[in-house]
Amino acid sequence: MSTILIPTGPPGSGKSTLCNGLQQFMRAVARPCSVGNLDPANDNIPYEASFDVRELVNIEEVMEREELGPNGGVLWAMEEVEANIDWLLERLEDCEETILLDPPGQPELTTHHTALPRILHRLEKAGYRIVIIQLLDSIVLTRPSLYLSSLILCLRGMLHLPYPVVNVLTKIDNLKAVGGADLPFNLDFYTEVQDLHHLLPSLAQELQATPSASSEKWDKLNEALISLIEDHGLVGFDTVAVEDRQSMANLLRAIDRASGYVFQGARATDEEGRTISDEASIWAQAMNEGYGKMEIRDVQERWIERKEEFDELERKAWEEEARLAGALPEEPAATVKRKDAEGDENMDEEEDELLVEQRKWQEEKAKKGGGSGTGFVKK
Ligand SMILES: Nc1nc2c(ncn2[C@@H]2O[C@H](COP(=O)(O)OP(=O)(O)OP(=O)(O)O)[C@@H](O)[C@H]2O)c(=O)[nH]1
Ligand SMILES: [Mg+2]
Repeated sequence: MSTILIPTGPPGSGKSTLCNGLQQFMRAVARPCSVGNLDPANDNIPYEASFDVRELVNIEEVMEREELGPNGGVLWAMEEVEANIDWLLERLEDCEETILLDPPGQPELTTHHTALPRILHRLEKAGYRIVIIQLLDSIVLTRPSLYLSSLILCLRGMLHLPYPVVNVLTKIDNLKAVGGADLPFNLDFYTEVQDLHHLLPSLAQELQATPSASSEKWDKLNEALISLIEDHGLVGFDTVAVEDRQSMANLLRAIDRASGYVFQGARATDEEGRTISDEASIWAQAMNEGYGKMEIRDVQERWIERKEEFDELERKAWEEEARLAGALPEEPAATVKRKDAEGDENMDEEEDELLVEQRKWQEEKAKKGGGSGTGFVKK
C-alpha cells in the first residue's frame, strides 16, 4: 500500500522545503520516494517533481478567465484537480511507495474549503494511506496569542482533514534568532500542549500592550479557547530543522509511526537487487539502529541553549569531512606555523574540549537509545 504524505500549513511554514528535505533524506537512506507539486503558484520548486499540477492548470489563465485574484485562483485550481481526479490518480500510479504532495498554503484549504478533503477522500478510496504533516513556523512560540491561535488552526485542520496527523514546529534552528532564548517556558511546554492555563498571565500581559485591550472579555475568551484545545487533546508537536540530518531522521520516525510504515532493515541492495551506494547503506543501517531519536530537551539544548557551540562543532566536522574527501585544501603549513608561533595552543585545547563535549552528547544520546554509534553529528 502506498502512502501519501501531505505537509499542510500557512504560507511560508516550510511545506515545499520539507518536501525537498524529505526527498533528499529518503534518498540518503535508500528509500524510494516521489514528490508531486499540487501548488499551481509554485514558481520555484526546490525538489525533483515527479509531476506538477501546472501541467493541468495555468494559474494566470484561471485568474484572467475567472476574474479572480491569486487566492481565488489557487482555490479554483484545486477544484480543477478535484474535477480531474483521474489525472492525479494516473500520475500517482507512476510514483514510488512513499509520495509527498506539496499543496498550496492557502489556510482555506485546511479550514473550510472542500476541494482538498474531497481529493484526499478519493485517494483514500483508491487505496492510498494518507498522513497529514501539519506545519507551524516555530516563530509562533514567541507570542502567546499567536501560539494560541495557531493551536486553534491546527485543531481546525485536524477536523477538516481527518487522517493520521503529525504536528510539526518548523525552522526550529531559527527559533533562537527570533527570540526563542527568551521564552518563558521550556520547549516541552509548547510541544506537549499541556497545562495551557499557565499561558493566561502572558496573554493578559500581551493584551495590555495593545491599544484594543478591554481585558475581561479577552481573558474569558482566552480561557475558553484554552479549555477547548485541552478538551480536544491536540496531540502535541514534533520539531524540525530541515538542514539537520538528525532532526530529519527524528521527524521521519514520527511520520512512519503515524503511517504505520516499518523500515525494512538496512538494505544493502535496492528493490531490483542492485547494490546501493555505500553511503546510503550506512544511512539505512543507521536509521535501522535508531539514529535520530531526539528528546525535546535535546532539541532545546541543540537549538536554543547551546546553539552556537553545536553549530561550530558541526562546521568543524563538516570542514574535516570535506578536507578528507579532498574538497578543501589541507590547512597551509604556513598558517599552522603562524598559529604555533603565536602560541595559540589555547585554540587546540578549546577544540579538544568541544570534541569531548560532542562525544559526551553522542554518548548521552546512545544511552537514551538515540545513538547509532556511527558518529553522525553534522547535517
Ligand atoms: N531556517 C530554516 N528555514 C526554513 C526551514 N524550512 C523552511 N525554511 C524557509 O522558510 C521559507 C518558506 O519555506 P517554503 O518551503 O517556501 O514554505 P511553504 O510552506 O512551501 O510556503 P508557500 O508555498 O508559500 O505556502 C523559505 O525561505 C525556507 O528556506 C527550516 O527548517 N529552517
Ligand atoms: Mg510551497
